[in-house]
Amino acid sequence: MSELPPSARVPENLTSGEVGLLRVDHVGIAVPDLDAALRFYADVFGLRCVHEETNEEQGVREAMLEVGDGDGPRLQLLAPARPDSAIAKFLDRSGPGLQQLAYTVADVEAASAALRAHGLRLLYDSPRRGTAGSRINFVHPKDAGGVLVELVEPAAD
Ligand code: V0V
Repeated sequence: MSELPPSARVPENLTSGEVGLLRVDHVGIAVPDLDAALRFYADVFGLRCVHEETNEEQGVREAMLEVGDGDGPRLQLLAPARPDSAIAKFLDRSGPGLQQLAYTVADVEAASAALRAHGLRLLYDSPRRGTAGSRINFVHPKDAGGVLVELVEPAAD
């Protein structure tokens, strides 16, 4: 739907440590109703939706919102697309709220391998499709201080 902002493009030679986290990509918030949440964030916080899609594999309807000049991390609203999805389970157990913290990486397989070498459990053996054609994987929250950490390798263009 929209081009990636300059902050989401991966510069060369920019890494912090062997895992290669480049920046905070987005913060994910679980919501029961995407349209109602979009209205709330637009009307109250003045945030603009720049991308929306349904990810069938993840069972989620999601929207990306830009903050300020759009150069920093985005807000991702996540609503369940079916009752057996991760977001539906999260809402049932914890209610609406912060569900994940996502970092941009240049190479999701390399980042996952480095985290596995530290003994952390990655949820998928190989990356899956994320927002806007990105490749994603997750660290189990129990291995990351109670935070569901997502790794996002943006689509090439
Ligand atoms: C569960 N737990 C969490 C958590 N979800 N803790 C912090 N943050 C979360 N989001 C805790 C939960 O309270 C339990 O703690 C424990 O983990 C349960 O672990 P489990 O039985 O292994 O797992 P489940 O069945 O609760 O599932 C949790 C996981 C699941 C993380 C495995 O949500 C998952 O597969 N997530 C990855 C996919 C995902 O989140 N998709 C939606 C976004 P106690 O009670 O044992 O202490 S899709 C997306 O982000 C996209 C498309 C994108 O960005 O591009």
